[in-house]
Amino acid sequence: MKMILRWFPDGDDSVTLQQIRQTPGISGVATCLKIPVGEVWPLERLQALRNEVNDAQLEMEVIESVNIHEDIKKGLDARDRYIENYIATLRNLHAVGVKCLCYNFMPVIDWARSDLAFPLEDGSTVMAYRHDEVVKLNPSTMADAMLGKSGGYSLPGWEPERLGQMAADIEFYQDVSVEKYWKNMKYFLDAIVPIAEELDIQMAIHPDDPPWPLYGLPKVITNAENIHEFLALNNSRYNGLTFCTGSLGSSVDNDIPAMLREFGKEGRIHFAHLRNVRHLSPKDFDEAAHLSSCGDLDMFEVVMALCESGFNGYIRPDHGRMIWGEKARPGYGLYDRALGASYLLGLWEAIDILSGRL
Ligand code: DNO
Repeated sequence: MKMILRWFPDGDDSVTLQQIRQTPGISGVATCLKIPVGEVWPLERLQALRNEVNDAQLEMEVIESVNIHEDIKKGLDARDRYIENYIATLRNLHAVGVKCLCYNFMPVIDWARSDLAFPLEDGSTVMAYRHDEVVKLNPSTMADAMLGKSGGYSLPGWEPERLGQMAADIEFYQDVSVEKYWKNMKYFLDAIVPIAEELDIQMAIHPDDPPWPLYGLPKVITNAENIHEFLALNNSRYNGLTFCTGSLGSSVDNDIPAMLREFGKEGRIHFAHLRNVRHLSPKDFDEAAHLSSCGDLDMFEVVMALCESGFNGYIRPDHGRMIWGEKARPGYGLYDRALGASYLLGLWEAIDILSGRL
């Protein structure tokens, strides 16, 4: 298992590689280039990024994420050209030593919250989701609400080039059935996964966030049943998961440790985003600090389930709160994520030692 932190290059992060390097137990970063969706990621820029990360004595084995052009998700004719570009990007990622690629297949909207800085009683802030407020927003008021509170940082999934098209894209999907969407997904996987196998890059899909329908969009990676269906679309081990306990755990119906055990045993979890969540109702939640005592997930069970399944992929502490007056991209400050990493590493070490001795 390797513990890593997400990091954004090109001055788009308040956190430095040196700070990450100084955080105990962190071996590398999950990072990305800012390239318009659908274009090939140039080798020279990837090499420069890899060198920058390696110069800080950190590894760049995980990319989060190479986004998928909407035409692929929509199943339009232009998808073949974008799939070719995706394959060219995979080859370039391989050339710089990338081993795992986190991506998502969510239509139009990557993730949604009603508040990026919801104040808690202790003065910290968290990202929050109130379903009634989110459904009242339309794509452009949602984008304003999200970006208005991003502190000037880009928000992954809310790239400016996507925003103009959002309303039309949402309209398009009103007629796309879940069955049709699965077909579009399979088309993509069957083209990509053999190349990923050849290049030894684990493909790791991120679940839908939140894991329930929104704006009439097809949501397909939300629970154990549809994750089974997804994995069966292409049975290669290289067709795997980014298991995000925060996204899947937002649904009170998901038994997170049971899902981790099940998919972990099958060797299909390559990357884990570990975070806690506090449920306020079945469709309202606050993100929470990583400790079990801070939310509704049993993080001991979560780490235990991963450990037991022989997990040897990558873990990153997911979103943290904003604490100690830090100013950073929502969810991606240093302090709370570093505390989360230490906590998770502590759980891992204890479980690892005890399971060997029991
Ligand atoms: C949110 C992240 C997601 C994730 C993408 C992967 O903070 O977890 O944006 O990186 O869904 O493609």
